[in-house]
Amino acid sequence: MTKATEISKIAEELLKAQKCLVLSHYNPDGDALGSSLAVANALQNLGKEVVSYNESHIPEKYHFLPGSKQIVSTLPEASFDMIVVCDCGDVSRMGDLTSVKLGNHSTILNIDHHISNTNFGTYNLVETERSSTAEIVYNLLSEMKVEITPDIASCLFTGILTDTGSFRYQCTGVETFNIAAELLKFGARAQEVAHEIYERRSRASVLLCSSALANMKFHKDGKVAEVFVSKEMMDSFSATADDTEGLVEEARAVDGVLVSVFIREQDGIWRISLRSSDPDHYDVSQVASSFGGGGHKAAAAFRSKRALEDFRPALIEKLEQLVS
Ligand SMILES: [Mn+2]
Repeated sequence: MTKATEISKIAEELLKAQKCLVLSHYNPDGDALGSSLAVANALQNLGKEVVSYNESHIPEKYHFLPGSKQIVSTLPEASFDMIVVCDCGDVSRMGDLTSVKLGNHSTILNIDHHISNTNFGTYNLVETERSSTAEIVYNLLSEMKVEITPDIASCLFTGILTDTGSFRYQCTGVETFNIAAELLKFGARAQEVAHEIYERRSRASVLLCSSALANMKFHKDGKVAEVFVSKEMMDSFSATADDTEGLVEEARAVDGVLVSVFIREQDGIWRISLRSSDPDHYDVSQVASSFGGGGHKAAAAFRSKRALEDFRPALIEKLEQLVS
């Protein structure tokens, strides 16, 4: 395991690489996709051979991002000079198959802002005070003196916008606004980004979410909110995983709720998301870690292949302890 690497050294190494694989965490969010696609676009513009990869499918709402259609979900057999991993706190976040296949056999550039980052890369550009990986990528591309095109700027703006909850979360700092302003100067299509991400919704999503919210459970005098979506509920609305987005945040926003948990079933695996309304006092990443997951103090997640009744009581108890 290596320590942090100077950004100038990383810029130099990335400029040298000719064949690059760029990837981000499974179940990618706006920052995972925005930051990795910004890197992919920039490297492509420099004439390098680039493959974009993600183990999961890309949510429909992010299809507008330049380069998203080129993301492959089968790991190429080819060897690469550099594997750029964006927004992954540890190797398991690349996905089960990916982390095993890549192992320690390649040169890995780890670009991330998670406090839990394990510095798993050959080179590590990990800045935990940053709002988003996109912020870090912006500085890296500036260091490399590559042109920030409107496409790249839009990708980076998407990463910042989504990871800061539209500049609302605590992680939003002066530097966040400065970089966002720079991105607008470089032609970021801020309005398009906001429209695609926040101003449209599928009918299945509205119907599924109303049903899930109507059945929300409260624990510990309303300090813990729990939302649940079974496979049957998904099927009855012909909903996809994308349609459940935002549910865990809605539960957290209820008056009196300190932490929220969202449990859903997909492909025989339980996916659990956690949110905290006061991350300095109620750190949900600790709870996620105790179940083998990870994340931030304010937002964390884990997956479980166990039966619901085997982990749910312990999970609720841990959350109750967290808020007492
Ligand atoms: Mn992020």
